[in-house]
Amino acid sequence: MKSSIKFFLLGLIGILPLLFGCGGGGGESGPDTTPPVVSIVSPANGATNVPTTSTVSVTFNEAMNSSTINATTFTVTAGGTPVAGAISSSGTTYTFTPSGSLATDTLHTVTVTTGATDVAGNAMAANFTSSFTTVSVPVTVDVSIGDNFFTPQSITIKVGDTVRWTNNGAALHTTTSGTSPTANGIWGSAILASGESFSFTFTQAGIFPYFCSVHPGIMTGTVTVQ
Ligand SMILES: [Cu+2]
Repeated sequence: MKSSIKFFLLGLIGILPLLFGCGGGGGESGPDTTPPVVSIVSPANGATNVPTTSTVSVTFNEAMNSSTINATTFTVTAGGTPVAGAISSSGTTYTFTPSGSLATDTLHTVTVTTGATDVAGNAMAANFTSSFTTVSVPVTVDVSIGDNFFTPQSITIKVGDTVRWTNNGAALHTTTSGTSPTANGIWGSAILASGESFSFTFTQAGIFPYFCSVHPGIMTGTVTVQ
C-alpha cells in the first residue's frame, strides 16, 4: 500500500506543471475589429492641373478583401458623371484606369464606399472621398513686342499654355527669361527681327520675369503661370 501511495504522489507532482505551468506564452490577440482606412490617394486631394492621362489609386492601411473593391465601391466621377474604367490591385493599392482620357478642366471626385472591407470583413467607418481637377485645354497666348516694350507687359496663363512673342516693332529685340539684365536660362529667343516670333510652353506654375537682352532695364515683362 505504501508504495502505491508514493507512486500516486509522484504522479501528481509530475502532472502539476501541465496543470499550472506554461501559461506565460500569451501574445494571442483578439479578432480584427478595426475598420480599414484609405491612407494614400493619388492624385492628391485638391490637386490641380492633373494630366488627363492619369490613373487614380487608393492605398489602404491594411489588406483588403479585393472582391469588395469593385465598380460599385470604388468610383471616379467627372462633374457628377461616372467615368468608365477598370480596377486593378497590387498589395493594398487599388488603381482605377480610365477607359480613355479624362475630361479637361473638370473636377473629378474619387469615392470608396463602406462596401469595401478588409480581409476580416470590417467595413470602412465612412465613405472616403477625394477630388482633383484636370488640366485645361492648352492655349497659345500672344505677346506683342514693340519699340521698346512688351504688350501686355504682364500675363497670366495656365500650366501647359504657350506664350508666343512676335516682334511688331522695327528694332531688334529678344524675349529672355530672368530678372533684367540677368538671364536665368529657362527660355531665351534669338534676336528677333521685325515680324519674327518665338514661342515657349510653360509646364510649371510660377512667376516668370523676362526682359529684352537688347534693351535690358528698359523692356521687361512677367508671365504668371497658374
Ligand atoms: Cu528690345
